[in-house]
Amino acid sequence: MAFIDKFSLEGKIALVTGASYGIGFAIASAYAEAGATIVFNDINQELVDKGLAAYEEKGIKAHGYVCDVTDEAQVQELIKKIEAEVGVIDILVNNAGIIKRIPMIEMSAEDFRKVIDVDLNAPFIMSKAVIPGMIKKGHGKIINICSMMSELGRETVSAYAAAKGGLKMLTRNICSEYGEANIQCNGIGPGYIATPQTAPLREKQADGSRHPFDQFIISKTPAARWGTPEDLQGPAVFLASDASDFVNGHVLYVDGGILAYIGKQP
Ligand code: NAP
Ligand code: GCO
Repeated sequence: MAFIDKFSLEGKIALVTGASYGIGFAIASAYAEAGATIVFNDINQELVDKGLAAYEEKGIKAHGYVCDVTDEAQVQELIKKIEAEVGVIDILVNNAGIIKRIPMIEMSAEDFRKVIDVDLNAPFIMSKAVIPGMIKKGHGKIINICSMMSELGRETVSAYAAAKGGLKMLTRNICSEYGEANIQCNGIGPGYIATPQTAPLREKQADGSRHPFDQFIISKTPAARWGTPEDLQGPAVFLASDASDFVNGHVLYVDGGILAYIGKQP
């Protein structure tokens, strides 16, 4: 096998959660370009239809399903359906996620739990559902979409940081428990990426100037810009491919250098 062929995903089946748009969509599109069959889910039919149309526009035949990733019964059903209609999953990307920006002392326990449920419990539920098929197949790749908040805190994101920090450790634990079964579980930690999730942080001010947080991120990032979903495509293909077969339990930060940098002197 030529070395470069190790990056190919030809013949692989990849499930990316919450991939109708945003980061998940960009990752799934890259997988399709690298040769994989794409399966995605989203929370309702409207989003799945929107995703299917967007993939079709790019010439990609994707399989879309409605499934709430926090609901274990729905997830077990989803995996059975995918196995029957598409095949056994080789690559799982736990991408679906939410954030609630609320100061901790104003946050209800219910809101805190909701974030943990989608951002941490769901990757456990999804991974648990696909690992048996991967063991039978003799290989598997699980990629958890972590965050800079797997390492850092900031005002208003206590639940998100707790979930993404936990997701980093779930990543290491899946690696520890199933590495012997030839399953690699790694994380991607995106920096600040321009998607609907971060749109409120980039909204222009009434006078047309940049949002202060937007300015802050640009000055804090050595690349001096926000990331794009496409910036995550190369790392996501690498971690899904045979080229990364001895990379396990790692979180690859794709952040324009932000975690390496103390920031500009004011
Ligand atoms: P996004 O634009 O909000 O997309 C997330 C997707 O997940 C949406 O399609 C969303 O559906 C779906 N989803 C939410 N809850 C779900 C559930 N219970 N079941 C199924 N699907 C569900 O987010 P994004 O910015 O692309 O982020 C994708 C991932 O990257 C998330 O895990 C996020 O935390 C992480 N991340 C993002 C950034 C960033 O700067 N944007 C940085 C680091 C990490 P709805 O539209 O209904 O919510
Ligand atoms: C926030 C942002 C972040 C990013 C991302 C950073 O409010 O600080 O939403 O948490 O989305 O996860 O890596």
